[in-house]
Amino acid sequence: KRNSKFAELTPEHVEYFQSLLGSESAIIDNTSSAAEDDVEPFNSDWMRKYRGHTKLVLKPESTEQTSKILKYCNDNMLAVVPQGGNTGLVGGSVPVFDEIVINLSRMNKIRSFDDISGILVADAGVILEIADNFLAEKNHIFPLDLGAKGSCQIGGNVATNAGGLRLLRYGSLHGNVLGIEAVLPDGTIVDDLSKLRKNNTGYDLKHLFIGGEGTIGIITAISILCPQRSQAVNVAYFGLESFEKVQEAFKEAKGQLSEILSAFEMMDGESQILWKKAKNSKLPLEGEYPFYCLIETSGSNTEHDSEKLQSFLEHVMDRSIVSDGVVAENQTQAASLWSCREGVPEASQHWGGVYKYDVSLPIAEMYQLVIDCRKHLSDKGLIGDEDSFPIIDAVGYGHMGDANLHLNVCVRRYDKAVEKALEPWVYQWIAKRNGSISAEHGLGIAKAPFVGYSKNATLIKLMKQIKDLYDPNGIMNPYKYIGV
Ligand code: FAD
Ligand code: 2HG
Ligand code: ZN
Repeated sequence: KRNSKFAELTPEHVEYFQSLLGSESAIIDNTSSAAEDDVEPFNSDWMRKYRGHTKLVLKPESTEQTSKILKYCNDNMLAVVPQGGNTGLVGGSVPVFDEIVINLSRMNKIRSFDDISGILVADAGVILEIADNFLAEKNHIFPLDLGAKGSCQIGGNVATNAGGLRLLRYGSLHGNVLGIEAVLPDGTIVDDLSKLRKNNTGYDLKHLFIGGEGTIGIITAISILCPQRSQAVNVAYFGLESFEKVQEAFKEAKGQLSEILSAFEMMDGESQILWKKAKNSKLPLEGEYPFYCLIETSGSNTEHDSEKLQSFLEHVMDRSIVSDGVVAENQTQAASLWSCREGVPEASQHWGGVYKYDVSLPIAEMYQLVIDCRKHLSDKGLIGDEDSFPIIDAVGYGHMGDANLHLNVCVRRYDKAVEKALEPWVYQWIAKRNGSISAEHGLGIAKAPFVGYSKNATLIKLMKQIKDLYDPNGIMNPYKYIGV
């Protein structure tokens, strides 16, 4: 239910924003007779699952403008949703009702880069791939990579504390982000854009914004430590007979590839079949296997790295840990191996929709969730080949290196019966094993009601106190996160 404490948008409000932002492209306003189509892309999420009803989208181009917008909204009790590239997977980036969308896409400048320290300072609205291309020219790499890189923004990445494909190598954004500039709902500009790696001078408040999902303020810029780009990148893709073998292969990879290992991804056979069908494409290996892994190495010496990878593959094949494998011979082949992994999120909704669960679990138990879930859905008569069944398949894949599984339940249509069968069943399953109901996608609207499965009452109380302190009027991204 819409919270009646929030004001409804009036022509006077819109006039204020027009006078503040000036330029036509900064405001998309559907309050008058204009077609609703203009705001539609800002109202619905990447999965086409969540849809809000905003009438106003604001696109500030500076921190000062963002500050004035928020102050005005706070003074007038207008609820807002910060929005980056709108690629989030938990419905956090779109309004629930008529909240004003504050979209960061026009704040897209690189502010500075130091090629000795590797520290990049950039506006929050810079698209991840653009930041990484800029860094490539300087022989550096953005310490985060994910399938949505062409659209997501670095501010959105920080706001969700995105994990991605190389966390195993470069670590979490809580480690890499050195500073943040943010605007609080009352318009206060928090200038914590530190470029220091070490700074033990009290509570490290930037961490509240990392993974804060736009609930306490808007991130307007970040400073981030970027590693050197590796000269030699190798990618291998292989098939395995069981999840036990996937675990063995991971252990061997850590042991033998140690410092050059930059990704270890797992895909079950079903997820690869799904990708193949959706893409109408071929898989890299001839045979079909219950599991596949993708390994990437990044190092400084091509010959040395290829040798290491080759001898690793021989070793795991000799011991029958891996059944078959292929190593990319050039960049195009490497990209095509990666696409079998990176393309799964999109393939998962090809037939109509998808229920996504992004979980952290003890690694040995990680895949059991997919097996148990398939059985649970089949017992309920919801999964099958014919059109009358709402579910096509439940597939599992993810960041093996981080014990982070993505369970995708792919459906022909969104269906209340499927949702009821899955929730809270999945969350109970995870809580029983002390896992996390959200490893990297965040809470948004999708997981807000279930946060109690991963956080205890004391932690939730402390989080609510923080929310109240930073956002006493509750205008920032309401109804989501911890549900206030
Ligand atoms: P949005 O979707 O616009 O926003 C996400 C949340 O952050 C919202 O709550 C929003 O209010 C808030 N927000 C956005 N910008 C700001 C800001 N400047 N200040 C404050 N709050 C803000 N995630 C992973 O962790 N790992 C992956 O491997 C991964 N792969 C993905 C692959 C695909 C194909 C897709 C579609 C998504 C994937 N994601 C992944 C989800 C991930 O959360 C997002 O892709 C990304 O981090 C969100 O960035 P965005 O700019 O699109 O943010
Ligand atoms: C990935 O790892 C993303 O590809 C998306 O985190 C996972 O869609 C998903 O469930
Ligand atoms: Zn992921």
